[in-house]
Amino acid sequence: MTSHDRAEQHDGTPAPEVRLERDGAVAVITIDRPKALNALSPAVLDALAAILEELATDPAGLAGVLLVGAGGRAFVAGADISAMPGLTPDEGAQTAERGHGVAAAVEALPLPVIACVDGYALGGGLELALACDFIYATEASRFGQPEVHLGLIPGFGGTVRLPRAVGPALAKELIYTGRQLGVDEAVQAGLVLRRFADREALLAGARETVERIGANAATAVALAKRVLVGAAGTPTATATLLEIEGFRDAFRTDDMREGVAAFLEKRDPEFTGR
Ligand code: DAK
Repeated sequence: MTSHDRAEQHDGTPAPEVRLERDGAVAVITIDRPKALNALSPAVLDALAAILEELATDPAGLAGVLLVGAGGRAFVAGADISAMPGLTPDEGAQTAERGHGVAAAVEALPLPVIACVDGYALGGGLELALACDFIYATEASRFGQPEVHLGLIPGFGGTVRLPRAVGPALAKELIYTGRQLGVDEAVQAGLVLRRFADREALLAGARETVERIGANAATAVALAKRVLVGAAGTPTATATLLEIEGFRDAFRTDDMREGVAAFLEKRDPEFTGR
């Protein structure tokens, strides 16, 4: 037995390390491995991938997703360091592919995903948060890419998404030094969109945002996400083409016809998500 062994459920079976709960229009994904500060083991990455696939297959009725870490000390304190010794270079690359696959699945999900950070978001944890649409955080949160302390570099997209979020100079400083940002600096840098006093306020604020999103056409929100994610880092001409394609696709939806008709008829729209 190690201190990282999984908690048990009432029937004695191990509790899942990643859970999905649907509550009205809000889906909550909880990474629940608090004894290891929710570190991303291969099993956690696989469970996250499976849950994201489930949501992508059946997003109906949902307006957004909250991604949270259990235990009140960490969102995610990185990739699981205990799984690293003994990895061959090829196995290391497979780990990176697994992590990139999860980040890509978050970005491909046709629902906004809010990273709800309460505590440490380090290494792979910050990279996972960066793949979300935006980050809300409590005052107690800390952010960093400490891989250089371990002789590693960010492996789940940090060299790509962190410079986009905070600019190349700060990203380089953070990645080269491994230093942590508190929430003040993270907000100032544009990494954290909103700060909250505590976890309860964080989750309530994130739910409120998802509910606001849910008043709109789900088709339009999904198309906007597709275009925003697809356009990130691409030249203006490419990004513009993606937007035109998205705009064309909006004209294929019932929601667009309903939204425009409702405006012209001075009534509230009744969107169907089709
Ligand atoms: N992995 C595994 N266990 C972790 C962990 C992690 N990342 N972070 C914390 N833990 C465990 C600790 O070992 C400890 O376990 P026990 O000793 O109780 O069994 C428990 O969580 C509580 O941690 P501490 O006792 O250290 O708690 P403190 O409050 O003293 O410190 C801390 C909290 C977050 C400052 C500290 O735990 C810490 O520095 N953790 C490591 C943070 C870190 O370096 N994270 C980045 C990991 S590197 C790759 C692709 C991607 C990546 C790697 C490889 N490949 C392509 C192969 C990404 C790498 C990373 O994310």
